[in-house]
Amino acid sequence: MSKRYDHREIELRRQGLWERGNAFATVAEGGAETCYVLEMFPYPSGRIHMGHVRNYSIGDVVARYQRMRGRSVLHPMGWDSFGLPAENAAIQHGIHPARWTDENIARMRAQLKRLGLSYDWSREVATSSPEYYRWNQWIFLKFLERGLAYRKRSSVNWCPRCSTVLANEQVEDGLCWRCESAVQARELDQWFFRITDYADELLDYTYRLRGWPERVLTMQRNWIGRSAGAEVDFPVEGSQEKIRVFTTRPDTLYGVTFMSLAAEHRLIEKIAPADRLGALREFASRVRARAAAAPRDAEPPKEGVFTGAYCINPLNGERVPVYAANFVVAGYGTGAVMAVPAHDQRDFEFARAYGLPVKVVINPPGEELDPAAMERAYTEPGVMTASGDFDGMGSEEAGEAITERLEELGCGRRTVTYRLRDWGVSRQRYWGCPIPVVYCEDCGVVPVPYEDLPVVLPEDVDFSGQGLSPLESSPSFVNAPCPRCGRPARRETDTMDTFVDSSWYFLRYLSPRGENAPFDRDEARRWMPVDQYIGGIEHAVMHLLYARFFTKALRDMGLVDVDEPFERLLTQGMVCKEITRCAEHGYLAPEEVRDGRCAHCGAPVEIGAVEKMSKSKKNTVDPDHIIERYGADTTRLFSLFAAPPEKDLDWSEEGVEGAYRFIGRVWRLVTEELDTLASTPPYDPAVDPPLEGEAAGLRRSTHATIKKVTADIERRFHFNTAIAAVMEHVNLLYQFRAKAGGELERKVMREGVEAALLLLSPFAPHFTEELWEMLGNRTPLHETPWPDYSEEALAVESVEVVVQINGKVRSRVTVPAGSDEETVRERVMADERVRRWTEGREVKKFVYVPGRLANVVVAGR
Ligand code: ANZ
Ligand code: ZN
Repeated sequence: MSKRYDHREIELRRQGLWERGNAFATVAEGGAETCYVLEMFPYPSGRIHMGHVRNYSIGDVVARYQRMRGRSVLHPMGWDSFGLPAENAAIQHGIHPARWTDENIARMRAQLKRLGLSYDWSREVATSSPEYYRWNQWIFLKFLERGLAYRKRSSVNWCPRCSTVLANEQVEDGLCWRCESAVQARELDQWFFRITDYADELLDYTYRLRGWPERVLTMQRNWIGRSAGAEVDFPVEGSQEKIRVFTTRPDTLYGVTFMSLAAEHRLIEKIAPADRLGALREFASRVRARAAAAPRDAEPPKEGVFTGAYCINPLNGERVPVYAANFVVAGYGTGAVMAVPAHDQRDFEFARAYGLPVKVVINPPGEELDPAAMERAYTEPGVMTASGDFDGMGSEEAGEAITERLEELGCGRRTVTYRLRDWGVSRQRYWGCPIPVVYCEDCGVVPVPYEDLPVVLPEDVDFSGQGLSPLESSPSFVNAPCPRCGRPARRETDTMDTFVDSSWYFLRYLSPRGENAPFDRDEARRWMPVDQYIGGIEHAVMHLLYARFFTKALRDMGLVDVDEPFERLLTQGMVCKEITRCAEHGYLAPEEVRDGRCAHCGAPVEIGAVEKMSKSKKNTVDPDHIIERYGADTTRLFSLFAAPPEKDLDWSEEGVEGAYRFIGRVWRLVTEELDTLASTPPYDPAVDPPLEGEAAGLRRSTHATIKKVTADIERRFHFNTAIAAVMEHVNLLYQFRAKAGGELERKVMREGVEAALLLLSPFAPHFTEELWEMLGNRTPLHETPWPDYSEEALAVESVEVVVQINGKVRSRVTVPAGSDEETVRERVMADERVRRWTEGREVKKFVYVPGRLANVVVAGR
């Protein structure tokens, strides 16, 4: 009698058994090869979404597969639990951030457990717990000791109406998220991490991270933005000051016709005549206001103001007018640009707009440019002209020669500039890790002693959302004795950027309850680097770069041995679904649609493009509903089958139903003939006779499927094609079952069924484990080794050969693939139907078209 597939009952029971049996506890046995599988931990926003389901299902396939391969697997999960939403909830609804966060974690943990993900839950960490952030503070102090943390004045977003600092996320189009006042810039002393010390190494290693997507590496390289060039000093006429520029094109030095300074360049005040300062200051504040309001990619038209000052080109002594210009970035290079309109497009546009001269110093080979007729800058290499001793040289060679000349004259040098800035980590927020320093009037900046850590967040905080930082409203927190002299002092009230928390959490998982160090060095030696990291492309730059920086800094402190934290990285695509809109009421959720009409106004709805699932577009699907209705196995299987992991996945209810039907099909395949299957051992080539015909064909499919699924998981993460291969194999099992009668066939059937369950188990672990047990297997499926395929079984592929006799199809015979003509002829002539047509007649001709056709010509009767 066949048992009904009750996904809910099976999944809850299996999950209970796994939990009670500690099935996925990390076992670091002596010999086994280790494998650290990690998915980016979530922010506890309240509920998991389909993106999480996808990310964690992918990771779980890797973890379960590697365990079955005999590796000792570490697969942890935790919470990136500091952050703004918790604090916004406190401001808006008066719930304490800690309570809000804990409740969310509890809910999301239950959801993850309901998916049957094979985590070692004993290693769970939450970055908002003092046991965790104590070590953030410890690392901060180590950075401070080594000069990797320092203080600098820098601007923050200030809302004058709410009188509070706003995070970048709280500024929308230059306006405060709550009161919509225009946001202002305000200068504060803030903490920075010196990530730029590692710029070169971070860049170099992007060429060694073979297991990372090229796209991510390119994004990191662009973010670091290394530029090799030269610095050149231009003395200011009638002054002791020099303007230092950074250029990547020293070959164009003779073509400089003006100088552009960033609007807030410090020299402007010193070199401009007094009567021009008013206009220059006004220009600077206009540029600053525009920068705060404008989206980053919209480039404003090029504008500038003459400073009234001139500087001198150090190579040819020419007088060069100095401008303040809006397109020069204050924080890049030296904030000053030697302008060469003939060879730089921005300078060209500026020169044309302000009537400044254009001087050609590089000609295209065999051509002569006319500055008056040029419509755009010539930016390619070429032949030097109007450049003194360097005329006639190739421009690339001249760049080197000019740099050398500058070095000899002492007015320039080779240099490298980065786009990467030091990492500002101060946040004027409550729900973050307190920065462990105290300010004393006598002793200055005093680090909190290590033995006094953690500096714990106070409870008596006012969440009205006012002031420089919420922590300022807690006197018990702010007032602290100076650790050095004991006199009353003030505690730092800023907290750390939450990216600090996630820059080393993968190390904390190694010894999550350790009380003597952020992590255990021996454990780090055993497990690091992470073998497979999986997460969203949105973290391609910041999180991944910061985690790489931390690893290198910790290495230089002697705490870890590795240079890089993540050996292989997979960035999964987004989960998308079509949007539904009403012309009047905008995006509609499914419950706002009735019979194809808007439930609010009755107008027909438009079904729009497929877009990333998001609450604002109302096209999300709640994983809980899908799990409730179809089960975790179906939910996982669908999200793995519908697209390769790195591609976007289009949600479809039919797809989910397809996955559900497939599971039902496997379920029936086993349960409908459970008695026979359970009482038959799998085929064993060592004792059982060799196979022929369809039995050999089925066994071949079994082993070909093992081979394909293994390769797809191992090398390419092509889980969708792996699952498709098992589906095909299951089809074959059905066909074979209809005909299988004998003992040998049943054995081959059992082998084929078991392989299907083993291969499916990383994707859909519950029902496969259930069927596995029903077949009478004693070892739980998740502890059973991954199957190996047999080359021998693959070799006996059989092909069907059509047999024609005197031009008419009379029969078909099955022969092992690759059989020679002799073998095929024997097999054909022995076939019963062929015998009927050939008995007693002379075979005049036998032609074999390999793998297809045998043509027999016999003499007439
Ligand atoms: C003269 C020159 C001539 C330049 C030429 C280019 C072409 P990357 O490659 O991005 O590093 N520059 C330097 N500092 C700048 C700043 N703070 N804001 C805006 N532009 C700046 O770009 C380096 C080039 O960008 C430099 O080389 C400089 O212009 C400009 F035919 O110097 B160049
Ligand atoms: Zn003091």
